[in-house]
Amino acid sequence: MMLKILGELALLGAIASVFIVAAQGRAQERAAEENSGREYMRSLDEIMGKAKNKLTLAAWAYESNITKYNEDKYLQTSLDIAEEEKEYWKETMTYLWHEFYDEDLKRMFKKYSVLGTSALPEDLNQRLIQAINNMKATYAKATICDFKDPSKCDLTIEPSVTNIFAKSQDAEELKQAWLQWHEAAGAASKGNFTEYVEMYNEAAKLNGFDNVAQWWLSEYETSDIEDQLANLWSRVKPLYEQIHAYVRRHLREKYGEDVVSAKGPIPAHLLGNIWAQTWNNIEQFTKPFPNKLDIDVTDALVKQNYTALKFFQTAEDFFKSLNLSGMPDLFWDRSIIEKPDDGRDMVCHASAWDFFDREDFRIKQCTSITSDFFTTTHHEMGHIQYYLQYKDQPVVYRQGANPGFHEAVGDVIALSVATPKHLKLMGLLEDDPEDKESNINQLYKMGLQKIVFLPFGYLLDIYRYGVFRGTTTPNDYNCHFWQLRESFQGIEPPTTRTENDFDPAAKYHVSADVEYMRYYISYIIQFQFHRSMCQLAGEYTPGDSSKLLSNCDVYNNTAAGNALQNMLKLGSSKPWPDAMEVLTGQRNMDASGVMEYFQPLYDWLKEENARTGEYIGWEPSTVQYCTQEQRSFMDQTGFKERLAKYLKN
Ligand code: X8Z
Ligand code: ZN
Repeated sequence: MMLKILGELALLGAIASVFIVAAQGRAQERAAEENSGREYMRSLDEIMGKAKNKLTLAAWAYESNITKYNEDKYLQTSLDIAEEEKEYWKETMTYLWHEFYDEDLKRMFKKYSVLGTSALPEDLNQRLIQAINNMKATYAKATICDFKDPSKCDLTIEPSVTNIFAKSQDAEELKQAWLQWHEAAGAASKGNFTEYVEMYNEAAKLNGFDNVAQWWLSEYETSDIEDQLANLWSRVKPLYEQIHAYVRRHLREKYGEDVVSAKGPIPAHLLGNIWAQTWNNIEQFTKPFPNKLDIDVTDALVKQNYTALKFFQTAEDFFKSLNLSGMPDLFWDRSIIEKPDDGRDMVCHASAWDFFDREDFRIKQCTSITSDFFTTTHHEMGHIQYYLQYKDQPVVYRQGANPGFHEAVGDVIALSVATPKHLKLMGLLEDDPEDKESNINQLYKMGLQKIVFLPFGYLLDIYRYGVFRGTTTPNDYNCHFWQLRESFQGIEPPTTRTENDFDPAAKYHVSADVEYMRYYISYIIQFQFHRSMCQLAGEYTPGDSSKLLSNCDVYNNTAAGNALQNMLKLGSSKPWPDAMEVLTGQRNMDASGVMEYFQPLYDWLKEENARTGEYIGWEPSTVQYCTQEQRSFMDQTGFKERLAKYLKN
């Protein structure tokens, strides 16, 4: 009996060891496969770096000098690289990367498993690229006529149109400029935009997404991202409504009740910016305490003979003071920091470029000497700083932790620069008064830049999600756009609009195919970053009212700089909550930073608006931008219900 049992045990043991040997064999196979995957990834990443370098060089050549020759070359390069990428992608997909143990290797494979627009058949890809190039060129070449000299019709967006909106207080001039710009840069692109949507959605499907909206949102690696964005909006909306009501009163007093009503949306052409996305240019005649702190940085910059170069040197100095990187020599050699006056057409909208060779980084910006451009210079240099910090990561990780992070870096720096404390240090402001009224003036100015931007930043892509998802079709392109502009921003077009107009394309990012939710996210998280850096610098303690978050300047503080650097260095090698945690200890986007910053303004506005009996919010616009037919169609197809989710109504 005993012997039998022993025999059976031996047999079982033998069987088990066969399995163990087999399992070990399999494990070895997997390890071998994973090792070969690692080797493959190393060479793929290097090849992709070279391809990106080539493509970026061609794109730069085209965007900095729009000619037929440069366009053809850029198109051909794009198509060639798409074919190359497609071949490599097929090879990439032969690896069983889902089963890899090495999480980092898996992440790289996962990123390379999304082929992007190169997935399109060549003819469709060509149609997509051409549609985008056409829109970009239309935008870059669009001009309007001078109001006082209607024979002069060569005014481009930068600097002319921007300046008209920054300076003019003539409602009729503003209206004419607004209409002409929307005709030249908007309506002209409707056909190309329609084609672009069609081709781009094809590409999305080939990459396994339902549409481009889903693809864009996937960049945030957060399953309930749309809910989170809506929650953030519900936190800041009450503050926005206070600013809106306060500004509407001042505009009504200035332009009269016929132009600005007491309870309606604000006409979009009166807010100091052609897209009404920031309102700081109307600060001078709306500020809470006219005799208190006056921060007219533009004036001081001009008086002190600042140049474009000095803007960039000043910005670089701030980064260096934090122990962050200075700009490499090539940056100074190859950047374009002023609009060339040789009559060429170029894309003037400011941008920062990584050429993926670890040494070539450039900015292209048509700088004017204004406080807005002073801020934009810091913004753009923030992108370069990020590029420099993650340049030793694999190519596939040379991206922001998410697109919003990339937009936030320079803005965080600019939050310190904009403090009265720092402006005084720079000699751009005479005093740094610390009384409550001066602080309200300063917060108000910042509110016109930061809070006012939020609904605009939010709605532009809610609009495009609708387009990509097919709930907004070419028949309703403009009507739906204004429906969102009214619902989120409480603004209305200066006159009747129809579907012959296509106002979204009058905004650069729509014409240039740049996702926009990144800016909304940036405008929230930059205050989280700012708060953390200020705490590290000992410049701010939550709950201690003796130091204001809005007067914290981290200049020269290396503890704050090092913490920022530790986050930037990661690139996109880790999911964004990991990166955020490195700097802030938080793992989620959170409006408490921005609300803390603006709390004194919020309290003051509530009192002020109550005192003058302002109506908070807005009644429906009386300007016609949808037909009756469009409105009833919207009712039937659930437009309002979809909107309510974003608005948290
Ligand atoms: O486009 C930009 C930057 C380039 S990434 C100049 N911004 C947005 C815009 O101009 O609409 C910065 C703020 C928002
Ligand atoms: Zn940017």
